[in-house]
Amino acid sequence: MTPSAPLLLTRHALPEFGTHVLSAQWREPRIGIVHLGIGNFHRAHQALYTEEAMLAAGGDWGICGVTLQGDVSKRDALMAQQGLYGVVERGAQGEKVTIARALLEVLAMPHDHEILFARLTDPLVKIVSLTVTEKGYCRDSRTGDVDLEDTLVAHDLAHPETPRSVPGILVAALRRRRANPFTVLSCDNLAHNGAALRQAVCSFARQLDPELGDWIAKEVAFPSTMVDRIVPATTDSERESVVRALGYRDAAPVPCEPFRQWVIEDHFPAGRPAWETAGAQLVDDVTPFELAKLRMLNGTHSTLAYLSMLAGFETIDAAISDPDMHRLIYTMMTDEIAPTLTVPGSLDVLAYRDALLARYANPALKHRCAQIAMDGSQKIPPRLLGTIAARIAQGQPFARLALAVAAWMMFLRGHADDGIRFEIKDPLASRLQALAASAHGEPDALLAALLPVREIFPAELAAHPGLRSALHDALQTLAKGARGAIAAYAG
Ligand code: CS2
Repeated sequence: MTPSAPLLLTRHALPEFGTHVLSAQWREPRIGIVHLGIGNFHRAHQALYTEEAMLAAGGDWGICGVTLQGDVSKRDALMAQQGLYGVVERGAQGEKVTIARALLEVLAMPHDHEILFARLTDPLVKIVSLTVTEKGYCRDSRTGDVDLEDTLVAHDLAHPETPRSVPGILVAALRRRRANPFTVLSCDNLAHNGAALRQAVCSFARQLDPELGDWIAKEVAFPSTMVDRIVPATTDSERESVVRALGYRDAAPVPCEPFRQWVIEDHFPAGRPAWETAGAQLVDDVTPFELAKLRMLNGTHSTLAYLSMLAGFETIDAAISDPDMHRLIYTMMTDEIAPTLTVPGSLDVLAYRDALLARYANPALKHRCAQIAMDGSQKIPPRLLGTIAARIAQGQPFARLALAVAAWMMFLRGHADDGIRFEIKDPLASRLQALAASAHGEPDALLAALLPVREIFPAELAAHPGLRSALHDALQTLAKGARGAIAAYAG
């Protein structure tokens, strides 16, 4: 006889989960948060902080998660297990599986438009939070306003009642919440993410109704946050972990590292969960934390990703265990990134560097470089170019930062040094690939093709002779092979 297949996770079975839930006590809350972008990151980060805050201090902060890409299979998988899923934390101490309970409902846009707007107009919903990645903001990177050429934005301006874009959805909802607006909480890796979202949303609203735009700018809170946890994509290995730990089947578990951090600007006029009870830092100004994380973590993550795509390291732990790569990233953080940061007294930047290197070395996480390499056109400016501009302003060298940007340029050719081809996933993929291909591997031609892309390189920076020559040197070294370049720049 074949053993019967394990049952799917359900809320009735919660009492059986023992130490695999945060606490045996649990009262089903009502929905108080709508989260746009219900990817792995949110489910391993904010959703857990929120569950812990409810366990410690109560409140109706159940989460309605929304996938914006019409991903009905994700919605259906999570709804079939009543919003439950396993968080599989992997570190040096082994593996810990926790069943998360704060997610109560999952919607897929545009299919669930009516239910979404019922939630967004429900006065019990006090926060709309987002992890939609950089491109979800539909910003014109040159001005910070909403990008009027974006197809979703154009659709939403023509059909404001059935929006598809993030600014369109928020404006349609806020227009109906003038008596009691919700707080909008960006949790993406953008500098000044609250202010960046406010500008995109208000500029969209002004296109429809200037007075509405002014009201949003004045009355709606957009606190900034710094979020941090390394959360790779799901593989079968996490599904197996949940069955092993609980004997239940989970179609949508999330892997993550043990570390997590959340720094939040404390500006929630409509109220918020007691996230501080779960270890979140509520502060007046998030900027120094955001910049430290974006430049130290995300900047070196992207550096590791592009160099690894060329050199053939598949995961971050494999890349950082190469002694030259380790030295390169260590020196880049110490000599080129840390001196650009003004850090709060509570942050020891060199200890932060060491902690990051240890996190990257986590062998259990298997964070794929290809995942981090996605969307370079959106990630390069906040992660690397701001740091380069700061170095230029200080009159200091930035060879390793330039190497990272050069590695991204070489990556756009779509193949590793050994000739193995990979796909470029980026909103500007076809244009960037065509530009990179037109250069036929010539450093000067590559720079001439890519530096004028204004969505990425601001004119003043692109014209800086120091940047051009550092990129040129890096491209020439990379052309002889990324492994050699990593050794040459390790310092
Ligand atoms: C990564 C981030 O995928 C990426 O681009 O750099 O998602 C990173 O893992 C998180 O920001 C860590 O908090």
